[in-house]
Amino acid sequence: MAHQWRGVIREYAERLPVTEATTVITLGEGGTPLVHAQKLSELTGSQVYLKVEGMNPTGSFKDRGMTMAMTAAVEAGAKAVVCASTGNTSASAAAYATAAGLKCAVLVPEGKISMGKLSQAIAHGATLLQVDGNFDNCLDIARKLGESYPVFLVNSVNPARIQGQKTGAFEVVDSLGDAPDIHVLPVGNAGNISAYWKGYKEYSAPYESATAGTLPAVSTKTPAMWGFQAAGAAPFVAGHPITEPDTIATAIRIGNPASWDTAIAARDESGGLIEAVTDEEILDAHRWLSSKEGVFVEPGSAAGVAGLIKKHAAGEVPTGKTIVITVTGHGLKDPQWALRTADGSEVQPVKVPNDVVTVATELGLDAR
Ligand code: AN7
Repeated sequence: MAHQWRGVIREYAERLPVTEATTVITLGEGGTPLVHAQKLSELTGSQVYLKVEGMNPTGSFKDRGMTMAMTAAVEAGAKAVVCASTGNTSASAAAYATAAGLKCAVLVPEGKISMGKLSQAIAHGATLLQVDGNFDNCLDIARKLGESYPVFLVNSVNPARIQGQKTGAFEVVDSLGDAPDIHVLPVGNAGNISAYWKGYKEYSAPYESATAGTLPAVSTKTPAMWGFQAAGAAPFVAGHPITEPDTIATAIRIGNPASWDTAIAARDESGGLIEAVTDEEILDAHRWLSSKEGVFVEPGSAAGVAGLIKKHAAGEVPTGKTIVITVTGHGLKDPQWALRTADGSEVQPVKVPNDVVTVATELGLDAR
């Protein structure tokens, strides 16, 4: 009988801070496809795979962490949760709070989140406030609310979020049979690079489970972690926070990442790197994914692919290796970017009369 995926908490319970008694809040997240990227593999001479996180219930990787955060909120007896967000965290928090029967407040930077994400938070009944400031300002307020008011913070500064998100690494290893040589991903608030590294480390050594004794190592190695930021919002490249981060990739428009130290540790312990890609490189990679691989992502999610293409052009991507790129969110979150050509002009669909001969002519077809 086909196995129904049970969500990341039940699939990986023995490696997460839960017990049999835990009330699990889940929407069936995780179990996302690891797609072989044919054209990127041809380009680089390595086997490149895409971990397609847009296939999660709310369309982004945030659901892996949110199932844990909302489970922890219920366990703590919370009545309301709060988060700051560039969009995907708010969409996820709103959906999981609904599943948990909790109130949800979200703080987003005014005018800087995509319509798809905004509509998700509203649809799931969150109280959404647009703050006159950027994401970093929103996160400051959310942290202070969590400290001094009766609301439970579900941003990735909450360790439960990182616990849930580490399952992305477990799934990659379970699919490939071992860890890849390089793992590439976009970096914003830096929770995900920290979480993947935690997951890879835990899978590469015996693990002391709180509920299942000592578990053997699953992988023989750990990958080099390659993170890419948008050039206008690249504090790790600058070596200090950026006060006015700017990029069209609103998901990663973050100047003062909360998981600073753990991201630096992921980079350095893994023998990896964190570099920057321009908005133009991000949009080129966005177009590459949709038109050459058949995978539609939001612009921020293409930063990792942009980084790999850039490193390849510089002769810095090894051949014959296994490379996984996490593409973090679905293209339908922010579809306007697909309706724009490489030169920046708007794509206008061709209009035709209701007539088969004209349609055939327009398609360049000759009658059989
Ligand atoms: C599509 O939703 O920070 O480095 O508030 O939405 O773990 O922050 C989103 C971040 C990458 C960066 N790709 O991940 C939020 C938020 C997408 C994202 C990132 C985000 P982190």
